[in-house]
Amino acid sequence: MKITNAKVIVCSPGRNFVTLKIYTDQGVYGLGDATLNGMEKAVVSYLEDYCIPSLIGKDPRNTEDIWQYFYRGVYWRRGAVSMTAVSAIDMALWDIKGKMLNTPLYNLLGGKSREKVMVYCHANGKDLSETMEKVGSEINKGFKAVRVQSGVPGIEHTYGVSKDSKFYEPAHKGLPHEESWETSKYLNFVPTLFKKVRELYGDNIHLLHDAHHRCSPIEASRLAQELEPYHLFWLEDPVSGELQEGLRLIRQHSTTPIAIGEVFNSIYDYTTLITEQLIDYIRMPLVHGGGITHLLKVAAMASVYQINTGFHGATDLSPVNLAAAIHFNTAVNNFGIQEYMPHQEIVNEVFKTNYRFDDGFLTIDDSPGIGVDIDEKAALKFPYSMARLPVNRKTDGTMFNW
Ligand code: EZ4
Ligand code: CO
Repeated sequence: MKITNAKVIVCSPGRNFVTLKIYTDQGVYGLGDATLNGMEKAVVSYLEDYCIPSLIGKDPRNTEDIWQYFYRGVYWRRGAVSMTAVSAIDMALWDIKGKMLNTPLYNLLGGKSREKVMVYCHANGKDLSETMEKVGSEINKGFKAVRVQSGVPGIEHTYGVSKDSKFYEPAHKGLPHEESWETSKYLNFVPTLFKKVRELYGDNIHLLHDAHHRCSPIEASRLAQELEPYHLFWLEDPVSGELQEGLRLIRQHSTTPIAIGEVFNSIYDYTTLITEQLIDYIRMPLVHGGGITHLLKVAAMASVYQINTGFHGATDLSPVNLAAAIHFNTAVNNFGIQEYMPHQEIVNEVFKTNYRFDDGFLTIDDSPGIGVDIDEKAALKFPYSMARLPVNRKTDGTMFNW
């Protein structure tokens, strides 16, 4: 069996998506998500100019060897752009494998460990009272777990708060726009936010929060400690992950569970964090973390240390990634939770999906492979539209983390 061709499909039904389609000499094709928010075209170029020419002629069944070819075989390893390309290739090959064997992907990953996967949604508002309303409406939709973000008094911009009340989209058209930030105001406010949620909605709902890389290790330690009475499911990205050792300080001070790694792209970003048990959840998604082949290894390593998965699942990850993640989450023993931000309706004009949300859980049907298809004709109606993630400055102008 041979790979005969591959192409990259870029479309923008409401937002940009990059999809890799790999063709074989058996008439079966596979799809992989290659979307890297705000950097789409860099991945397109890496795939088209460097990867696809080397893919042609390879046996698509050799997922391990092909993964190693594009990782170990490459001198300039890792990095978000190249690992997104590797992920897309890997995902598409597993899709092909499932279709060839006429079985859903989860069967190739160990079969069903569970019938359905718990997801968490987002609730956010411009202030405390709007955020409380949103939490209530998400609980009414059946969600068992809610990520709560709120505008902070005295700060102009806060990560995770929608301008449009219907959905949250962090990328803006054109060049990056600038936001401003003050950590001290944020730290003073967040415990009040969670106190209020628990007062209004009780203890029977899982609560999550994303600090979005904006605290120093000691600031994050204070936050994690002050949130302890509200028993968070997790505190996400309390510090930026480059400094793995930074997580030690948080651990020394708090029992709030920690999730990290939506911007990670290899197992080497996690080694200290896993082996020293400094975290509780793996955020690195299939689309940016080397696909199924690599995440199986990361999840296996994490499982030894009783660390669970909690994959990134924002709307800038395509339905192909979400479906693949549901297969993965259905199969691995140490599944924790899956982030789920429903895509806009218009996305369904391009992607035909095979998953369903019901009462706080996602399920996947038993179509072979990943089970998502792309309507290329429909995709043509939505050409690429330049958009970038924001940059962030402290109020005195200092460049900061977004
Ligand atoms: O900022 O996906 O937990 N979710 C997040 C996301 C990320 C975006 C970046 O493209 O942090 O909202
Ligand atoms: Co996040």
